[in-house]
Amino acid sequence: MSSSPPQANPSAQTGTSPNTRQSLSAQAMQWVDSVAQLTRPQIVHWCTGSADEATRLRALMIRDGSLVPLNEAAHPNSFLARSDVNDVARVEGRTFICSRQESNAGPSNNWSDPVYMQEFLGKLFHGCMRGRVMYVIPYLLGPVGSPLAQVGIQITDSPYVVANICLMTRVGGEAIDEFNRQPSFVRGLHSTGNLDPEQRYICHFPDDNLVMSFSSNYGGNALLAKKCHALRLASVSARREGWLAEHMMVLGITSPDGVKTYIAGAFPSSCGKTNLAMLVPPEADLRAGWKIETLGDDIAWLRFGDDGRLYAINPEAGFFGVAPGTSRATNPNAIDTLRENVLFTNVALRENGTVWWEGLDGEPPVACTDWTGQPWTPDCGRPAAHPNSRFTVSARQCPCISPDFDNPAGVPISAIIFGGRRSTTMPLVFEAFNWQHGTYLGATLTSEKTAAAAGKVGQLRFDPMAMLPFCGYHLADYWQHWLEMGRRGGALMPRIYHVNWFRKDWGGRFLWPGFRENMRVLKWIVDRLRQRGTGVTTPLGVMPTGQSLEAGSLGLAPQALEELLAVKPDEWYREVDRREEFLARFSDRLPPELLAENEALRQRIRDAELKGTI
Ligand code: SAT
Ligand code: MN
Repeated sequence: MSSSPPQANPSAQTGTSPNTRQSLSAQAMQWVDSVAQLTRPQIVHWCTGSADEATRLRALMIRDGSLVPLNEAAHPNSFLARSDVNDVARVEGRTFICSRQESNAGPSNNWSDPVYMQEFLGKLFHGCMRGRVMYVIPYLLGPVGSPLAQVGIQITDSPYVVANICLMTRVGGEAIDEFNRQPSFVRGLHSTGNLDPEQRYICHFPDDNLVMSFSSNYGGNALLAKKCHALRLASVSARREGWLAEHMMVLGITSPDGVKTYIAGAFPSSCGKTNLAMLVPPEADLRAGWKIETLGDDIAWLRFGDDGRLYAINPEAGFFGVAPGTSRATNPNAIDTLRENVLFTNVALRENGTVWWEGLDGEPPVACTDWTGQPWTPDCGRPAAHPNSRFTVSARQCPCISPDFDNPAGVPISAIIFGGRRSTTMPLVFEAFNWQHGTYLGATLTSEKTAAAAGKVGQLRFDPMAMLPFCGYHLADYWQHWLEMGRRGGALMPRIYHVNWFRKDWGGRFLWPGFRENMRVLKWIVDRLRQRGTGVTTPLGVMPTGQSLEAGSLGLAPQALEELLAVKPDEWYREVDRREEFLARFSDRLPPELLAENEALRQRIRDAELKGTI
């Protein structure tokens, strides 16, 4: 992670596993050999994912200064990495979908001709690993034996990337076994290059099952198994094969009568997916017997089971979560997950060797080292941790990880939640009238931009199904695919909801307490699914009453609740116009059902305004 990438240390050349090589197909071997020919590393290291290998890699990074060991008593086996200051987020402007036909990338993606791009990148990769180690990591996405599992090989010259991939995916024996069962694999080629932002390219070749990424070591740009494989390439195969690859957390919620309901939720990056996935119900709910367990916090793959329902697996094996704002108050399960075996990136370092970030419990340290390695004091006017600083940790350490985490069949999904950051307009929660209406809600999902991607934070943008930066093909075809999945699943499809935890009052204060109290919304959803929850039909969808949210015990001002659930005609006419304009960008391929839904909404608002019900 330093700007001059670590050099190969011949004495660290261990773990090269002839067994790993031999068990992979000739095709895989040929590809790895051709990459070595191109990039010219000093050493090729086949990763086994073993603890011994991880220890040696970390020793290498500690020696070259790219990793700082943390206080062993407070955070056993945990480390801090600091990135280049110009390499802290995904770079959507330099991310390309290089489909054979430009039209298949669609208006939301950058496109470049695949033949041109491979040739262009070939020049950047030529000799780029000279004097470095080339790490080859065969990995598995999804539980062993799952019909949805996929395999890939990531090649990288960054030990930091290796350490992350080994936490975020299943690496080693279980991945290798799966290679022999799978008809194909994804090839991911990554090099740190020289971290020059001008040479940064994250390129996807969906027709070749290939990703090439150059000059960034940041998560979504460099851990190619994550957004590049598990979303961009997987979304393309999902469409072809009739399933869904989504930017969704998945949780299981157990009611006091023992019935378990699984809910998936799509939120743009840095909008609280991890907190929601690990939610600890309020004390009274815990006492009553409510319980939440986590399947995943970022990506879900969903397919129809034999019973016709939609089942989800989490293709990942770890969490790559946003640190700032994570605390015992907001996400105690995350804090407990982060006790040991954690790789922190760009957080602040206290003098006692523990970590700190804005929003962590307790007072800020009187002095510490900030994410850039500079001395920091509370009055220095800069954040100590980067707003997109992260933790990488195995999901198995999470105290509320679901017993179904490794279940190859996945879990049946009863509800899908869409949500974004909206200071105005969007009420706390409402239920879609049906799958088509829900697809429209997803397609027009809008959120204020966060620090997870480069660009201006706070700007409102459409982020359909929270997949804007992650759909590997034309968004209109993607919506069509959603509609077709709905036709196939019929009455057994999950119900769809829209939530907004971020509505503010006139003074800019959040109206809803969020975090733990989001349980009220989840409970209402579970009640609706079980035909028990009261709902009020509004032009937007079905909404709860204050009573069905048990809002009385929250101590909100009566106007606050009213404001949280308000549908304001002026705001909604503007919203419907914005949506129409947005959908028009896809006009040649846009499923007509979506425009029809927008028109129907406009009409319902008019009618309700005339009747005086909103
Ligand atoms: O893209 S990452 O996976 O690095 C984080 C995010 O934006 O969700
Ligand atoms: Mn994400």
